[in-house]
Amino acid sequence: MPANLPPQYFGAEKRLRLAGTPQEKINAIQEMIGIMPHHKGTDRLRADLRTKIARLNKEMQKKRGARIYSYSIKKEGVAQVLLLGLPNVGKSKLLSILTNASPEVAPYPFTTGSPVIGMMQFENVQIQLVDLPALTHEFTKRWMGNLIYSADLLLLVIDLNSDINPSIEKLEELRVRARKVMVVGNKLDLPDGEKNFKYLKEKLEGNSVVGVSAEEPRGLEELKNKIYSSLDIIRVYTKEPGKQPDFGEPVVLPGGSTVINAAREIHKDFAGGLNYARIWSNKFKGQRAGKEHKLEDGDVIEFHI
Ligand SMILES: Nc1nc2c(ncn2[C@@H]2O[C@H](COP(=O)(O)OP(=O)(O)OP(=O)(O)O)[C@@H](O)[C@H]2O)c(=O)[nH]1
Ligand SMILES: [Mg+2]
Repeated sequence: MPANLPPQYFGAEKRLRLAGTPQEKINAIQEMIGIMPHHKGTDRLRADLRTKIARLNKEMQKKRGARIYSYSIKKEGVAQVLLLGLPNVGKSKLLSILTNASPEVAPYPFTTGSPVIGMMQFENVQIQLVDLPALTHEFTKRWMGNLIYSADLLLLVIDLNSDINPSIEKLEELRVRARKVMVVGNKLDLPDGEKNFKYLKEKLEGNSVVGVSAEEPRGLEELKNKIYSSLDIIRVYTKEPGKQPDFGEPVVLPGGSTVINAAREIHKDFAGGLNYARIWSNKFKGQRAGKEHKLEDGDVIEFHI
């Protein structure tokens, strides 16, 4: 240790030891460099500290890159749905049972360290589910915020066999940030499950609440149906005159879409020349419908130009 270091130097050094983030460390080191006197005895130390700053900067850049990479998730399938919740509530277990993914599931908190993506088959469409690290104070940070903001639906997963109030508090926070939130009470099979589920429904009256057990399993069909219906999308099927519709290939549209919206989705040019459509559904048996006719999930359309 070079001689002649003023007492303030040791104050900054102490701050460095206590620093939590790389940025805090950099600040403390810069302070130390600023404080130390310039003479031959401090050259070596100054160089070492500069190397430390360079390393910390690199570390921060790498982290930033990784975050952007891992927390902006490309949508696949008809919608992106996030699994969120406090530690150990069963988010990963649900992902493993609803999708093709095999995330790590373990009986202790903070098992999931980065997002895991799975595709859930619902009838003839695929929905993307994203299992996320447990909600902590961290989740209000921007990178998580963007994901929450852009997702089509959030599933707030709650452990029904624990105190559910901290989760209910999170709901408020999520609701202002997200497009849509649905509450999933999990672990219905455990002793306090039914009692807490009843309490949860009463407390969140008017919200979409589903009770499930990922372990048993129970309630998962209802959950899938509710996920799909809350996405507010419709599937329509096209047919050519005199032929059968292709039910394997739905055209997926936002709820409330019209005949002309469907035509545009198929082909822009095609929409321009559209004259009318014929619709088959529960209500219609091939009747003519105008461009502004509102479509419903399951409608079959035949376009006429
Ligand atoms: N009895 C019962 N146990 C469950 C159920 N769902 C999950 N578990 C168990 O709860 C524990 C936590 O499950 P995870 O899926 O890892 O929980 P998580 O929410 O992903 O946890 P983190 O990633 O740590 O936030 C595991 O031991 C699961 O087997 C359920 O419905 N019933
Ligand atoms: Mg997990």
